[in-house]
Amino acid sequence: MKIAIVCYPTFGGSGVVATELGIALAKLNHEVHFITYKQPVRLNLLNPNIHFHEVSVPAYPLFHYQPYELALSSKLVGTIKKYNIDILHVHYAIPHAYAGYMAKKMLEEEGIHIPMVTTLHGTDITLVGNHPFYKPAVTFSINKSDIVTSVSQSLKDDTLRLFDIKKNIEVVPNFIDVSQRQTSFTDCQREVMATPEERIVTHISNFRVVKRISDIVDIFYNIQKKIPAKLLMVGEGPERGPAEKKCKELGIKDKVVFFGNSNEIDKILCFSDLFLLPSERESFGLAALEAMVNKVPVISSNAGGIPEVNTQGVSGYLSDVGNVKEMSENAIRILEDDNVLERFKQNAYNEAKKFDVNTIVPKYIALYESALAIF
Ligand code: GMT
Repeated sequence: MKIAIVCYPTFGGSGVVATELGIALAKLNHEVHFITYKQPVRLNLLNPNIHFHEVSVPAYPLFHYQPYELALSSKLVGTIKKYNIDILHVHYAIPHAYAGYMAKKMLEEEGIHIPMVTTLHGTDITLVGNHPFYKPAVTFSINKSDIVTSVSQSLKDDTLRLFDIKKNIEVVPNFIDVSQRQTSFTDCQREVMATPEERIVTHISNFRVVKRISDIVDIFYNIQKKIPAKLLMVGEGPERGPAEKKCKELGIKDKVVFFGNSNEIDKILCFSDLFLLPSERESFGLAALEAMVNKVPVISSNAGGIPEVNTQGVSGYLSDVGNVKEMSENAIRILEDDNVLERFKQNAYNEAKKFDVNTIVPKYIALYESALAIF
């Protein structure tokens, strides 16, 4: 099949999932065309089945806001025609499903019919898409998609609750390539980050308010009072500055490392002992799954789709949002005993295996085939 994938090219989970999906499809000999405004961060173009088409929006003084969806839909029309694309798969409803629908309609005028699959990722539904400014357009473009998927049952439920959706929504969970983790990184230089007696606690995100970064600092503050430990904070976003300030005020600055965005997530996770994800909302929690496949147990909130990934008492523990006390106690319970930690590490890995690329990607391929059968 020839598949066009539209996604955000940034470090966010939706872009990562879209990129990993494209890479997996290319390995299965499908021809994949990424269409977005920058080369996606996790994409290397070494596979001959992978192509990248950049969407540019020329600046014009009249435009207060540059019309990205106009440029995207035009680029889609051109690329779909030039490469005889079979399937259009858009990740994140805003504005991708909207632009995709416009492209579909323009192509129909020329007798070209292309099915559109829309994958909902979370904030496009629970945070941004739900705003009255966007809601009618988001509802419309979901209903006009040929196939709609969501990354968790929780996100499906939220979508049906928040929007007037007439389409069936298929749940296709996010995935990881288990075999890649087994072979790609063997040189785990833990001693660079911590002394042998220190435990390493890690958080990775876009440092937005929804991630409750302040809770992470509080949980770590409680941990390091009981157990020698380091905190690795990976990512960039508005809450990074306040978190650095808070670490300084609490006197734990020397125990916390802020990395910024990193393309070496597996390298960092390979020497981590615990992952913290106390988010206010989370449709899935891809970062937690990436931790688990690297044998890192997870202390998380029980928000949204996280319970579909992190299993209570098995791969980690879940608490109500904001229950820093319980999260700290559970973290210490895992970290203070070598045997307990080892058991949770192994469990985390075993749970992660349920989301292997070889199990999940065929679900997308089956959906593409059913979409093609409609046309
Ligand atoms: O986590 C974020 O804020 C980024 C956001 C995105 O759109 O990239 O992530 C969402 O999609 C990920 C991939 O499906 C999910 O794993 C995240 O849980 C989801 N984030 C939220 O729902 C807050």
